[in-house]
Amino acid sequence: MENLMKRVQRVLIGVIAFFAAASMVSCGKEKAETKSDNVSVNDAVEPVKPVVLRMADNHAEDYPTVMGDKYFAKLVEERTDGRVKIEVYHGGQLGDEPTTIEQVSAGVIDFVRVSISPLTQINDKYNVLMLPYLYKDRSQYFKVLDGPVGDEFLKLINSRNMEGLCWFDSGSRNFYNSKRAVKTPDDLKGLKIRVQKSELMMGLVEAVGASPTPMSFGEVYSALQTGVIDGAENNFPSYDSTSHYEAAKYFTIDEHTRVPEMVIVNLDSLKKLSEKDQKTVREAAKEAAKKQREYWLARVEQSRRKMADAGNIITGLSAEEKKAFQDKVYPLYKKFAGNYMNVVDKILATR
Ligand code: GTR
Repeated sequence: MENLMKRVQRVLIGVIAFFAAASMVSCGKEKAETKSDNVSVNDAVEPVKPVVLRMADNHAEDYPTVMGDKYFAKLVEERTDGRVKIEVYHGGQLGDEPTTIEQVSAGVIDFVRVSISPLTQINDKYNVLMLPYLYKDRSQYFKVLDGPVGDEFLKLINSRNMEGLCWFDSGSRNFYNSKRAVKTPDDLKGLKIRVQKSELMMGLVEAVGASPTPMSFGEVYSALQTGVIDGAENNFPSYDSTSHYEAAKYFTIDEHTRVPEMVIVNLDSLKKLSEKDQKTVREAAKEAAKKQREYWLARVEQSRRKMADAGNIITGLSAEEKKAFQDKVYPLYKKFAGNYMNVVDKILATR
């Protein structure tokens, strides 16, 4: 009996041990499975979807501003490890300058590179930065833009949910036409000259005795060809890249104004990014501006040579001859910057 009891006891212990061992194995297996599940989840880490932002520019793909935009996009993508991608739409694909500015303000487009001329519609203080013959030379111009005055103007559009990130170069603007070589303001008399949609630019053309026709940049070429206008005014690279030089062969280097160009961002688009990425975007824009200014100088030379080779008549002016133009346009300061003479003084005092 005792033997039987012992045998039953041993069998029971064996059975219990078996089940205990079996359950330990299955637990272990479960753990192992859980672990291997984790591993497989980690291994298949889904790449974080990049934030894709859109940038507009009205120039051709090989134009120095678009090259600057693309350099900016490249820096941003590299420095955010691909978290932020900027797609650059050149050639006015997203609209003309006034339209794209409105779209950036509304958050439909994230960035735009523009001439500040149309920004005067938002705040007339921008006229100050594009007054005729304001800057001594290119180096003083960028001292102003990269200093406190320029910083103030980058923020002037904050009220429209936008901010300027940096300043691009666009050289100086000059008259060109299809009728005759221009040496004096008198030579411009009666010519129909296209201008940007800006009161100051209209005033400027009137002041030198010509007749201003405001028009979108993209419409100028055919207007020149059909004779709707006799001429326009711009820098060498624009004269070249738009082929205006084919329809208006007389170009005068009168350098009547420098109109700064700005890269603008919609503030909500910027705030979508982490603080770190926002900082990267801001820094990349400033760095891209430096690069753009190099692209610019190279292109001015290239275009100038191309225009001369094409047989265009390029007229230079002596300091004396330029003064005749300056005397005609200086009265515009009172009308367009009368309320902001303190800023004009700061600019003139910048060395
Ligand atoms: C160019 C400028 C463009 C546009 C154009 C114009 O110099 O880069 O953005 O403003 O002038 O005259 O409309």
